[in-house]
Amino acid sequence: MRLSRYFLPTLKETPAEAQIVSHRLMLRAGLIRQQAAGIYSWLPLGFRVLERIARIVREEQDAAGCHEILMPTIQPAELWKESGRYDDYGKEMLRFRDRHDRELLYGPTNEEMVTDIFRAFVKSYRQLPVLLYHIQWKFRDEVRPRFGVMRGREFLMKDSYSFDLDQAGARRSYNKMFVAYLRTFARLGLKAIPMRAETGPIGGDLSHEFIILAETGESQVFVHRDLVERDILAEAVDYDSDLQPLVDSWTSLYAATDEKHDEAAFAAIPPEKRVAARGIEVGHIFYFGTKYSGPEAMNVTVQGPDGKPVHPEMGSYGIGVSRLVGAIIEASHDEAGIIWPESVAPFRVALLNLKVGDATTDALCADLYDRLRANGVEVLYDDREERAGVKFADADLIGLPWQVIVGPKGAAGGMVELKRRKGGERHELDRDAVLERLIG
Ligand code: 5CA
Repeated sequence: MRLSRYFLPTLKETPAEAQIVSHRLMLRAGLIRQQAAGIYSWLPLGFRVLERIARIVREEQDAAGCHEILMPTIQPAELWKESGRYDDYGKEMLRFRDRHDRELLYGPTNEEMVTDIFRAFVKSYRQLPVLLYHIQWKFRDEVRPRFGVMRGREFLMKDSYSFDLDQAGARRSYNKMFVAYLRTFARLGLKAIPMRAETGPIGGDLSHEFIILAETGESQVFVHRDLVERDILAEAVDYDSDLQPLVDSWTSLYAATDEKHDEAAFAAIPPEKRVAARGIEVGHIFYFGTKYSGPEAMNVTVQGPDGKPVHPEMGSYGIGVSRLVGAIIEASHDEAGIIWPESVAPFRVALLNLKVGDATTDALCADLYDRLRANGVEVLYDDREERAGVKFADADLIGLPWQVIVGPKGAAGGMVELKRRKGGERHELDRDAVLERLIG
């Protein structure tokens, strides 16, 4: 992509309304635009990141045997009256009426609707387990939307739902999602630690929050260092095997949010293994049994093995897809701007032409641009008529993993500079060496 033709409205001034670094950087780097309190448009660069995150989330859900569907954002009030949550949910739910005076709402979550889909089609225990997910916009009328996309009113969530015959089956589904979440966050370049959590308005008695460590996080967390250092991607995972030992190996070490913190248990950990840090919740999983399928709610049954009706055991599993864009920036930035992990970077390489109009520099840039793209490397080519200083600052601000810097002096000798955004290391390389580094 040529920057001169791209839509990248970066800001020079730091926006006054943004209280935290990710919000400031998202506005300055031209990722989003606020349209109303807690409601954002996604501009080209931001939208690319959002799509990349969604793709990784999707791949890991599919690998765990969860099937993608797409439910609407707008839901009929009747379903929520059946479950009893229509009144419970309070002012966070956006309610309205259509022209026929039917009560509707903008979905804050989808337990009721997915249960309605389930009851329409699943009649026998033989069809279980059923695992479904979608990636869809939600609306929660938060009293104080803040921190940009981290606590929005409209936000993108991946929400999965499981239906099983019994508790043991539900636990297997829960474990699959638990492991899929560990893998998902690791692939996004994050250290996410599962922690026992309260269930709140979703309900149930088994729940984990997945919390990433970031200095600016909203909550205080206490974690055993081995959990922080463990790399799930180095471990083989077979979703058809019993995942309980793997889950136990994560949950047996100490990890707690402020609310669940146990001073004595934490003090029992060797001092060098104690990590007290700030955290951001990026995912939350719940096992709530028959809260929605039971007789006092939507009263859903399937035929059990003995011919008698059984209420399926359910769980739900959420990931804050749009929140993750902010959370990744909170975890990975410096004074100059964003530092995208390779897996979600909107482009892999920034190609900086420091002297547009100089024939040798232009020719070398054009050649690198063509050859990188021909080899599947995504390049944002800064071919604008701007000063070098502006190009350096913008490249650091938008945070692509690699910068290829081409100036007239180097170009005359066929040399360019390769800079890694993370850490800032630089190498003088010739054209072939730089291609080899970036393509290889
Ligand atoms: N139905 C369950 C699981 S699917 C549920 O709604 N869980 S939740 O309330 O915990 O939300 C799931 C995830 O969505 C959270 O972990 C968080 O990452 C994200 N999220 C929740 N509220 C917001 C918000 N206001 N802005 C951005 N992301 C949010």
